[in-house]
Amino acid sequence: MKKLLLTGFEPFLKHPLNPTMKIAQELHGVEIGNYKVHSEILPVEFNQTGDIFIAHIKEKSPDAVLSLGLAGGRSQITPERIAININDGPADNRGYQPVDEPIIEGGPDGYFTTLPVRAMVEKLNEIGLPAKISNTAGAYLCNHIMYRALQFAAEERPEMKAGFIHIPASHELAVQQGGRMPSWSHEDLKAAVYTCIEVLAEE
Ligand code: PCA
Repeated sequence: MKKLLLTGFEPFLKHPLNPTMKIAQELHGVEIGNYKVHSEILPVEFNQTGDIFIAHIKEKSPDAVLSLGLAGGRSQITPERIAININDGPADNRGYQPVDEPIIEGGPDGYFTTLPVRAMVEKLNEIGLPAKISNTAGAYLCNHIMYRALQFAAEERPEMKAGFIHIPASHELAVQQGGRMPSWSHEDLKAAVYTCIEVLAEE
């Protein structure tokens, strides 16, 4: 059986909860196709998260890494195509706010995902779950960990697949935000992530 490291994030900015946390926790230990899922929840801190994440990868030696993040305001499941070498955005959960910093000094400008994002999107649409490939993961923590995983894979684990999926808000989060963002049921969000892992397993 192959190993999948699945990550979710803690709440951040104005969001009192992060739907990726519950999804990752509920899929922990589950077998999907030929993958067994191991889940971890990551903090939203520029100076800690990448190293914590790489330590999990080194400890678990997964065959693939799939990271999840909330993209509040998006209405579709959006597997990310590319990660870029930039930290920039609002203050993180520790109050640190980077401006135009490289993630890795002298590192490549970007890395393309090694997950089957086209097949994931096609499958999701086929089963009636709206999805499209996203060409920007932003420059915040989600982009940061996607870049770190792909950089680590390129340097040290060429066989390890890695990538990132942004998901919309859950209804629970949208209600707490006064209903001002598009939202999905937790069950549909989880089914979408499950389906993406199935597609990965079928590759
Ligand atoms: N989304 C943020 C960071 C944590 C999360 O769930 C992002 O899109 O960068």
